[in-house]
Amino acid sequence: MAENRAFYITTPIYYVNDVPHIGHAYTTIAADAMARYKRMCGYDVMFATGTDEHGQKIQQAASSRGLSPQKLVDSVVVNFKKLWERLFITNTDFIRTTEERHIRVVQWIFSRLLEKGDIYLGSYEGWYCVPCETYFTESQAAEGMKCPDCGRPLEKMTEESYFFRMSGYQEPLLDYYEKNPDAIMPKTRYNEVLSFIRSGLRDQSISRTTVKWGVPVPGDEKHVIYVWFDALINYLTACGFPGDDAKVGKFWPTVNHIMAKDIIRFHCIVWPAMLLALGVNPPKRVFSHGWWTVEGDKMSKSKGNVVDPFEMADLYGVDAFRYFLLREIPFGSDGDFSEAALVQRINSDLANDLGNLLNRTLQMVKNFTEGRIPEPGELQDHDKSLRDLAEKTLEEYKEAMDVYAFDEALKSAWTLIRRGNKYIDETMPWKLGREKNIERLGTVLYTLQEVLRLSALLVAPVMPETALRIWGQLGIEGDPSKRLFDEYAWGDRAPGTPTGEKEVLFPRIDLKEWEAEKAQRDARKGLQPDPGEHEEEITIDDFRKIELRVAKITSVEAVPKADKLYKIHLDLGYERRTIVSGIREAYTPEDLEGMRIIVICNLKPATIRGVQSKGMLLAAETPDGEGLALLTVDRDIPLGARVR
Ligand code: ME8
Repeated sequence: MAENRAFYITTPIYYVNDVPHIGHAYTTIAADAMARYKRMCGYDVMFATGTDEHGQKIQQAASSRGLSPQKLVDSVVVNFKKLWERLFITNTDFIRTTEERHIRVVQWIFSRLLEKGDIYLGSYEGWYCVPCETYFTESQAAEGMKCPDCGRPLEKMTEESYFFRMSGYQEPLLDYYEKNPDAIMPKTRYNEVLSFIRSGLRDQSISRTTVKWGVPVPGDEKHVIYVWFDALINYLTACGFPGDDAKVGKFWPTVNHIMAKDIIRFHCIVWPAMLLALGVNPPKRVFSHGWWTVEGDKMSKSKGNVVDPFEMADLYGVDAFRYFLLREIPFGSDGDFSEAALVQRINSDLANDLGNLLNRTLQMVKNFTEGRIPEPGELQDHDKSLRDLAEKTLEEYKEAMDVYAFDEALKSAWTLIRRGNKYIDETMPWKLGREKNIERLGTVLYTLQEVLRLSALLVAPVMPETALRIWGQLGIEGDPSKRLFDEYAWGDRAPGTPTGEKEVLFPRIDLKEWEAEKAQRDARKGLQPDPGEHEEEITIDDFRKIELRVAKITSVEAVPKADKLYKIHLDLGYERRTIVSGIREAYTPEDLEGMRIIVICNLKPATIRGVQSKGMLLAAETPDGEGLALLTVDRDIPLGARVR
């Protein structure tokens, strides 16, 4: 049977409750480098990424921003799409779980497994936080069975739920993994998954009646399908399942799922069990890479240390950013991101090694051989050993790439590049030029350009733009990313061809200037000093005593002989009243009239400058009193509506 030269690679579909960060960029760049590599090995590559748009997380993120879930996902998905474009990602599909094509497949699979008896209706018992609408297990609950998020008491609840009969797949899964020890990489993750399966698998609850934002269970629409059951299916939807038998037959047996270790149980247990239940092969490979921290700390929004990939690309260039992520740590190990380490790599590997080799070679070609590729003479031992190293490097590089060892593959490319620089020092082509030793000079420069021609191919999957620029400067037509490794043969470059325009590949970054610029950037991003004026803790009941309502300002008058005060007339819908407020320096009466503001209605009335003030408006103020902003409501709501 002919070899199936197809390759299907996926990233997780990311949650759209927030903007993408370097963790998302890392997985997607790695998958892209692999997709590009496989194309250059002659494979027909399908590369799917996308977004996970259903479920409680998204529902909550939407409601906290006062948006409908659909509005939220439609706006956030744009950031992901833009980022992938910016980072040169060559995905062939972008799948959103809210798309009709996906919802249809999820419902089809659900019905199929229900018919088969692998899904059944049962009841789910757990500890539920009513305000947070979330179940917790006993071990997740905070002390005294309180909600770990909001601290309120949890209630034991029983809810009707559909279950997936995962317990029935313990043995088939073990059997599959024993026969396919490469199905989970690296090995530590394989062992971890196997021991988890051996400890026993329980049936999984796969529907919710407490969440609204999801795919409805076909025929029982008070349930929506649990977000993970829905999300995992994206990999089949993108492959044309069910229906497109040719696509499924070609690509599904080759599927490689890439992700971090946080979600391997879903991918290595739940997902293959679902596939076995469907009669579809489990994924050929799941590769679980490591976890990035930032400057030694876990990345988190509250710490303000989330690295923005757009910013990194703008500051350092897309290729340098891609190179750093894949070179810095073995794929599979955890790593720490720091801009200082990135700058270090740019200066040493990219500017000093690769950039210099190209620059020195082209300068000599310009000086000594009229900017044209010279005719090589007979190879001496020195040249042969560099040629042999180049050929060996290509083999080592492919072996490493085939097992996702991006760092090893790049290391071997750099061994060749560094050896190239050393070869210049040893052969001293400038001396050969001065001595008019044209034949020897031709051999040396030809050898160097062959090393560079190959280096461009080797870096192409990780640094596609750099590869193209190297070829352009060498005067080679076309894009190395569109070539095949197998077509490369030492000595194929035709002598006499002119080289292209010489330009600096990676300018060196001046460390002193960089440090100063970074310090300024950090200060701009930094937190403001703590204002210091904090009040005593209050209970929710204390807060409830304050009656806040929406009111419209109908008219405003200045209070005579008081330059800071206004007499403000309000309409609360059910009542009209007047308050006195010291906001005259910040607002004109015209600014205020018609505005809908928030008022404390049950504040004890006070007489200020002879005017009775019944209540108080709310405004935010900076510690120095310079900045003032009134609290308003962001959409239409009846006057008198309560603020809680
Ligand atoms: O889990 N280091 O989506 P998600 C490395 N929607 N990789 C990281 C990372 C970090 N610090 N942070 C995130 C979900 N990632 C589900 C997936 S798939 C059917 C459903 C990467 O937005 C890594 O690939 O939380 C991780 O597995 C993924 O983002 C989690 O993305």
